[in-house]
Amino acid sequence: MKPNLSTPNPPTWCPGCPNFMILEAVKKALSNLINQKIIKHKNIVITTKHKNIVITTDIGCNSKIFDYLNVSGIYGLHGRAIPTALGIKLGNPNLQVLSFNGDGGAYAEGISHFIHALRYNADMTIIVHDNRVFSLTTGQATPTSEQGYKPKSEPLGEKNEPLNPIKLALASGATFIARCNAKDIKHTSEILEKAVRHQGCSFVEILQDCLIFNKEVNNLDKNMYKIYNKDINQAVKLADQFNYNNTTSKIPIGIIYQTKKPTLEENWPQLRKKLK
Ligand SMILES: Cc1ncc(C[n+]2csc(CCOP(=O)(O)OP(=O)(O)O)c2C)c(N)n1
Ligand code: SF4
Repeated sequence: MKPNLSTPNPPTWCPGCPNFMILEAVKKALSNLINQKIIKHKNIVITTKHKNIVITTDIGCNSKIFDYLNVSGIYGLHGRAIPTALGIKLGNPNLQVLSFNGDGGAYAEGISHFIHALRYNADMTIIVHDNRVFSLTTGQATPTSEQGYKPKSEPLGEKNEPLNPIKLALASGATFIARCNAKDIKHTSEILEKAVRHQGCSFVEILQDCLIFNKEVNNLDKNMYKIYNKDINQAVKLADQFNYNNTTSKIPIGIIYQTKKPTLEENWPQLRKKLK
């Protein structure tokens, strides 16, 4: 059975934008999870045991995914897709929540939500479309833009060193950290599937080119190689390998770290009681 995850809304992304590929990877992952009876979809007859899926989005090019994915959810505010997802989990811990963010939303305006959601370890998935620029507002620098990046708004160039979100996630106590390449749809969908299956807060950073702004960091594909790691010491080394500034260093993609810790739902008796 193939769930209908598409909507009739015409996409407004630039032709060829890797957001199309992320959308495809998400649909593929959700289709598989629905067919494996991990989650359910309104178009398919299911038993009540399976989790209902819900999405939250931010504001930005990335968040337009809300309009093209036939799944219930909340189209949130810039930088607030993560607390919206946490709120949903507190209201109904039985929902499978996926939160879509841009790097601007997650690592700038919403940075505190990102850190604390990873600490709280609610059973949900944070996806960041990291094109290393505020795209929808025409190209201002985000925390992952490279040093020297020169948007219209910064004629002297970006002075700050980029933030390494993988290192931040490790420092925040994340239990699942992965990085993907938007252009590798098959690999991204496999990782997304594993992220949803993970019990706890999973973080998937998807490196995504923006074809219009920040063209300098496009096409780093040749530096990428696939890994699958669960060891913390190795994870620290993998996180350090790419500092978001260097265009020649190797970039590990795949699962960088995974471990098991009690989830937010398991920690709170009020939520535990509601868990089916
Ligand atoms: C609270 C708030 N601050 C700022 C904005 C303006 N704004 C809308 S989209 C956007 C940029 C989004 O960039 P990013 O999160 O990186 O997503 P992208 O467009 O690159 O996918 C900004 C700053 C807003 N809508 N709301
Ligand atoms: S501006 Fe960049 S991120 Fe936004 S739709 Fe166009 S190519 Fe995609």
